[in-house]
Amino acid sequence: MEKLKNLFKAKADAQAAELKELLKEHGTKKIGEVQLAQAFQGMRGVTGMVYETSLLDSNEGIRFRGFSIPELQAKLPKAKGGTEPLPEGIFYLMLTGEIPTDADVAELSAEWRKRSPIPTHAFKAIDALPPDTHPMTQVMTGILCMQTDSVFAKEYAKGANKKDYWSYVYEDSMNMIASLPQVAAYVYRRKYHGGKTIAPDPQLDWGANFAHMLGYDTEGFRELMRLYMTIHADHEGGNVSAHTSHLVGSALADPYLSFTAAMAGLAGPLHGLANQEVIKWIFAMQKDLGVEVPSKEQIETYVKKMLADGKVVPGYGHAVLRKTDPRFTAQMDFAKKHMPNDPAVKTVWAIYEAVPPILQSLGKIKNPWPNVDAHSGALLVHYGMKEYEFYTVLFGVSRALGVQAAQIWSRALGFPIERPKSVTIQNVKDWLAGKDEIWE
Ligand code: NMX
Ligand code: MLT
Repeated sequence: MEKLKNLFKAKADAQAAELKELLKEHGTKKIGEVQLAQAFQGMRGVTGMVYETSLLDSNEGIRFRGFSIPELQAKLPKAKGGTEPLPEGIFYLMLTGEIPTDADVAELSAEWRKRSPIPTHAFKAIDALPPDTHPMTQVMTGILCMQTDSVFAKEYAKGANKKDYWSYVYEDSMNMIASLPQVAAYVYRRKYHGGKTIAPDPQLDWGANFAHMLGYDTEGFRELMRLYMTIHADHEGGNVSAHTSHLVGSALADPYLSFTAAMAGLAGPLHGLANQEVIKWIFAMQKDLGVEVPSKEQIETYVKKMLADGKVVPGYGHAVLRKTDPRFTAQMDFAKKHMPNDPAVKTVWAIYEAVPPILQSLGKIKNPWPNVDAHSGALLVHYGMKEYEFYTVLFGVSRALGVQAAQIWSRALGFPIERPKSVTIQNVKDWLAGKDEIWE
């Protein structure tokens, strides 16, 4: 796959040269101001990092290298007979900025198949965990153990030239992305199917092969995996998983270390774990109400009680988005096409009618609309994957595509260690009392 690597190198060299000039001329221009409250509120709205692979508009949603999700669905290569984009395509696009051809994507599929061997100690380490360990913990263990094969770590130890860091990060990223579906499927089969693993099928694309190793061989589930792996791949740089990867990678921790850290962030219920929380909540609501598809009125009463009990409605709200997440809409469209009468799907749609006005009425929630996690579980349930603790792993396998493409860019552009300034509350008080400077 030297072609992709060479294409990236040419693009990155040109970008680095342009960036040098841009910063020489405009480096002192201000791109924003930080208010005191923002330092206490998760740095919301503070622009402080550069992340190349995607950009989020609070009203329109995510664009990958300028392309919206519907545009990607139209433009990216598909599997033979399929209608959903192949995830290989989104990785190629994020890395190079170019829409790949069918041949480019086929080459990348073949390359990932070639790169997928996994060290046996990674499986042994997973096996040392109790089988009921959360799948995210098991998968993170596997990824961390693959770190023994890190090309970056080995080359760094030998005294690599910093100009070549990107090349080693590229190798690790490609190897890791190639291996992740097998590690994830191993955990799924171990936890839920008595350890009966399924060998990869060398004829299949990356998403379909993942579906196959999980034990789901219908064309519907393969198409779902291709769509799922594409739309969860990236959400600009400030989200917890991408930012963690960016931060940890900036210390020159290798991709296995930085991606394990990113997965740990994704495992938080306010971030990626929300996808399991949504289905867990829907199952509980169905049980509590004794109905398969609760009515809008039943949902309203149920949600009001949850809010009164101090709980969050999973799958709703967002730190940046202010409208329905286009990733939710893409999944809703998939459901309309493949499973419009499925009870879990119909429940998700009833929640979509009931919840936003309630959240809006509270007056404090900045975004009452659904995010990506509000819909994904119902699609998986339809195909029989009801083990919701596994859902965040699927999100994570996809997220590797975005954060690793971004990591390769960060090293190619020579971004330094990330180290923002923090303050203490006493500093703030002293500054307000005129006793101290504002700190820079
Ligand atoms: N249910 C109940 N309360 C909420 C919700 C919700 N879905 N969303 C926000 N709030 C509350 C929030 O807790 C805060 O309350 P308080 O002032 O009492 O602390 C208030 O509304 C204002 O929060 P926002 O500024 O609107 O949201 P913020 O940017 O802080 O948080 C989320 C964003 C996504 C963390 C938040 O909306 C949330 O907890 N949602 C539910 C969990 C979820 O779906 N997460 C997945 C996000 C997507 N992903 O995959 O990562
Ligand atoms: C994501 O996909 O990372 C989530 O929507 C969270 C975010 O963007 O903050």
